Amino acid sequence: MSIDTKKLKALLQWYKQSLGEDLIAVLVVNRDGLIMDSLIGSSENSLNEEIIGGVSALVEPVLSRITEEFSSGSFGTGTFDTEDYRFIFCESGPEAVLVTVLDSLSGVDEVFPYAYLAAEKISRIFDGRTVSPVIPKLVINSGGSQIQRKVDRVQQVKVKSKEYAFKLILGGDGAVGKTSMVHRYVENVFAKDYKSTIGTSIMKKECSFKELESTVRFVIWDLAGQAQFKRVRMSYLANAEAGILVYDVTNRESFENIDINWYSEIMKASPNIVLILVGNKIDLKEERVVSTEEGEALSQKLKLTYLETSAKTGENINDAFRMLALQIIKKYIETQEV
Ligand code: G3D
Ligand code: MG
Repeated sequence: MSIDTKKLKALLQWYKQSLGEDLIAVLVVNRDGLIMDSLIGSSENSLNEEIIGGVSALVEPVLSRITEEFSSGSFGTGTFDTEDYRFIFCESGPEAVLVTVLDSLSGVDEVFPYAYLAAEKISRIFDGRTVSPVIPKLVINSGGSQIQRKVDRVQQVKVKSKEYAFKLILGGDGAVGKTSMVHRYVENVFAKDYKSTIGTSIMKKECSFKELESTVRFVIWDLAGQAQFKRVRMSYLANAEAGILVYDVTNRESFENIDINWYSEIMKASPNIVLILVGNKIDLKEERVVSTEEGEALSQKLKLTYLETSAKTGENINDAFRMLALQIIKKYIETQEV
């Protein structure tokens, strides 16, 4: 099969132009993870060709999952995050996958439409159908998030006394309600149809305290349940400043695993993290097997604040996050004063 490589290059060039400085690299890979074409972005983050090498090492394992999960061979997409990068995988016909590498703090909402469009065009190039490599400017109404993102980035770097930006993670067994808690707390979750099974969702939320004249900006990382392979989990847990340990009060094993697994694993990955302990699903009164006293005893042992919540009814969900924010402020102020 002969591919119009010139057209593919031109298309990638257009794609790069559409995404602007958030783009670190774009790759077209086949189903075995082999790079068929690539382009480096123009921002200062796109240092050199080494990125492509590093990226392809990451792409390979994710790609095999995608191939398994996206049986359709059409335009399924997935996101995947590491410490430094944000990946968007977009199927491009049966042959190829378009891999977009963005800055880790970039929003994906604005990128998705372009990625879909580019992937569709690439699939046409691969089938030898006629297609223009030009990617039109799309009007995406996302309410000034371009500017907002710049602000976020600046704040991540400059954590000033009254503006905090902290990575928040959730630890706990599958199905205890971590994702439900986050969704309860963050109203405007980007509800896209990408398969969350392979990635991490990143959401932002501010928590303001009038009395303290303080705002805590959380960057909440929610690791999708099935993405439990160790490599991902370590980078997920690392460099976090805030964390919620969650167990399900109707599931004793999930409670025991807090002490046995989650607490130590998180402390190892992020030694300076501020944690709270949460017993979730208290609405299921009949099925409850872990008592409040047991929860409190564990929290005393681990020296953590304890709360009981229901992501279903919303009970105490806001308070859990606010409690965490308060503890962070407290810790931050203490550190400042030393
Ligand atoms: P996880 O992210 O920790 O893996 P999820 O957990 O948030 O995906 O939740 C797992 C299941 O528990 C979901 O049910 C969810 O609706 C349910 N759940 C979460 N929190 C609560 C709660 O407080 N009360 C009750 N009753 N259920 C809860 P499904 O059926 O969708 O898998
Ligand atoms: Mg989840």
